[in-house]
Amino acid sequence: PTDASTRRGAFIVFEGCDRAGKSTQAAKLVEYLQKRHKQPSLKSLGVGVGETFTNNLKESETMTDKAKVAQLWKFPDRTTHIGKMIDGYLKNTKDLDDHVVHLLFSANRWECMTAIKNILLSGTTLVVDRYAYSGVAFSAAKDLDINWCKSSDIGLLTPDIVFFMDLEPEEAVKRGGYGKERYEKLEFQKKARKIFLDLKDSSWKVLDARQTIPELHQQIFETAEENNLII
Ligand code: Z5A
Ligand code: MG
Repeated sequence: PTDASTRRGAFIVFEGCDRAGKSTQAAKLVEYLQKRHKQPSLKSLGVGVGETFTNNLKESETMTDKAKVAQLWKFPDRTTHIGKMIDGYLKNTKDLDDHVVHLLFSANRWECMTAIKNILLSGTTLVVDRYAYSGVAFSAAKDLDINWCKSSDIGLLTPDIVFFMDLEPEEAVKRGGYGKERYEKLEFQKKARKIFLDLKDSSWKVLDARQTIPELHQQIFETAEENNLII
């Protein structure tokens, strides 16, 4: 069914290198979705769906109206136990083997999968700031075997669309320069961008991230509408 009261939420991902504007555009899209959406009746969503869904519906009823329409998620999710290990690594307070770090980033996605699935099934659209493509691009940029890098994410939910914010790292540096986190270095970002572009598949929309914030926002919501991702 595709009417507003029964369909699942869309799974929209933003990817790209450092400073490309992912967080800016992800937040703007969520705000746009929340403003324009005609509120569906959550009570009618349960028809034909099983026990897990019914439990989730009870949780959903405590959410604000806005959060029922669309939510913003971000990977790494630094709030979980695994996320805190990743945070220490990125901030250079903790050294870890490259393989271990890769698996932690992947595990950080896996630990959210049930929640993500339930939120989507409840009809809420999820806008996710970085996902498994970042996992592969940044680990493979350290010369880990790319197929090994991909393997730990096999089975994760597939996004409906990936907006790849494409910005040359030389341009990104002009946006206030890189910070102090581990990967925020020009040569490493250039390598990651190249791998990202090799990962491109049919779900990707590559955007020229040099455009202005409003120009990009318009392209993003229009593309989402064209792809039937906005009710
Ligand atoms: N990582 C990994 O290795 N493996 C994984 O599996 C995952 C991630 C999921 C932390 O990511 C690191 O984790 C990251 C990859 C790695 N390391 N690197 N690179 P993060 O997502 O936490 O990183 P962040 O701190 O949020 O930064 P960011 O994502 O790189 O930035 P952004 O979200 O793309 O950009 P922004 O915050 O929206 O904008 C940056 C600045 O530019 C800001 O001042 C804006 O106002 C400005 N801006 C934004 N848009 C524009 C336009 N259009 N024009 C001009 N200026 C703009
Ligand atoms: Mg960001």
